[in-house]
Amino acid sequence: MNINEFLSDRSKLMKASEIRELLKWVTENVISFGGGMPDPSSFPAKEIMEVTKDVLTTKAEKALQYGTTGGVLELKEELTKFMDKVGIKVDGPENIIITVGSQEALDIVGRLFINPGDYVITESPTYLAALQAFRIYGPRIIGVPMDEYGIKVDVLEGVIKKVIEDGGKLKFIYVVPTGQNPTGITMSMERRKALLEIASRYDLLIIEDDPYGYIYFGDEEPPMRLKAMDSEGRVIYLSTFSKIAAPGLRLGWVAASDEVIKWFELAKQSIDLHTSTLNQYIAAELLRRGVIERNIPRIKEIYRTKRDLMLQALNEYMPEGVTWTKPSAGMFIWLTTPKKIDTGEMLGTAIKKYGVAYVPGKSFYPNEDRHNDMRLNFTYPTPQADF
Ligand code: PMP
Ligand code: G9A
Repeated sequence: MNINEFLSDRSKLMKASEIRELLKWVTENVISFGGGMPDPSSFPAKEIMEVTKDVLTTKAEKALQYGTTGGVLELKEELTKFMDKVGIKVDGPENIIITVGSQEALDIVGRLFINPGDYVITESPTYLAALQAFRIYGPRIIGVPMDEYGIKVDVLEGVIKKVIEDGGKLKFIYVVPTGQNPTGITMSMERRKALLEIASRYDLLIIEDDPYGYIYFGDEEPPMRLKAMDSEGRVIYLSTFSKIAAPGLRLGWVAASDEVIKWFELAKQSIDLHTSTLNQYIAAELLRRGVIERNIPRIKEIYRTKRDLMLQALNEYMPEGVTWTKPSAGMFIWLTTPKKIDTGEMLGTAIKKYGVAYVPGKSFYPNEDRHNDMRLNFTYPTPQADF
């Protein structure tokens, strides 16, 4: 049988994530700067164990039962308070949906908003699994370059004008404003304001993907979330428990207008009915007991130390002509080598000869048109090599 003859056109647009492919190199003999995995010591495992026991003791009949597609009310109420602390005000639970990680939310964004041929704008480089999620729906993705202050808003406006002039349908701008994946860059307040203004002027949605805003390394808070400044309801805010608790819980959430949330619920019904009820009750209780809030400073401390160690090692060992970012949040450093180097080609040698893995930069560009960068994760590897 030739399965290719049965596959839909959409299936043919799917592309494997290099990050997922590289996970196989997380083995004893390789130092992996590849996958964006949290430090396991940052997981509040003991508290999760206690909370799980309590949840199952007191509300097994609800925690093990089917739940609503929108998610467990207690969790949405806790999230309302959690987001309020960073300036995101939502009217109530009708403005939140609980998803299976924010990765599911990215897929739903694609389902809801992209017709084949529509235009979508992202930062360039951007989170490669967002590209992977959107591509299935056949958009034309335009990457707008960044500098140390985030997306270049002047270039962005030029791109938007051009698409409109050419009669294209532009739907949304996808950004990771704080501790961006893959660069670690945090968008400045000025750029945030300009981005919102542009979205308003050209009537566009903004997808604000914020897994790393809660683990900002500075002493102060990061610049305000776009959602906190969104007076027109055009920002769809995505975040996740993956970096503030544990990715294995597979819990994310979306905050948006009630109308948008209804569409998300409709899409999610046919995908998975709802997110794990048990895990949602656990997360609600972790928030209610302050476990997450107490854990965040600990995570920041672990990551700040590891980031500094990696920056120091890069300073010490990288040859002339290599540059890298100094992330203010998140889990990644973006390193650029001289143009003659193809980091994709070099990866095999890096792994086989030196026992080191990283993610080649190419797949983070919508057009895959640069080959001399790499993404280095500093949160997972231990400070000392164990072999
Ligand atoms: N968005 C970004 C920018 C990410 O870096 C990640 C995880 N690496 C995700 C979404 C997905 O995370 P999760 O599904 O675990 O919430
Ligand atoms: O394991 C994954 O696929 C999530 C990690 C994302 C990343 O490395 O950016």
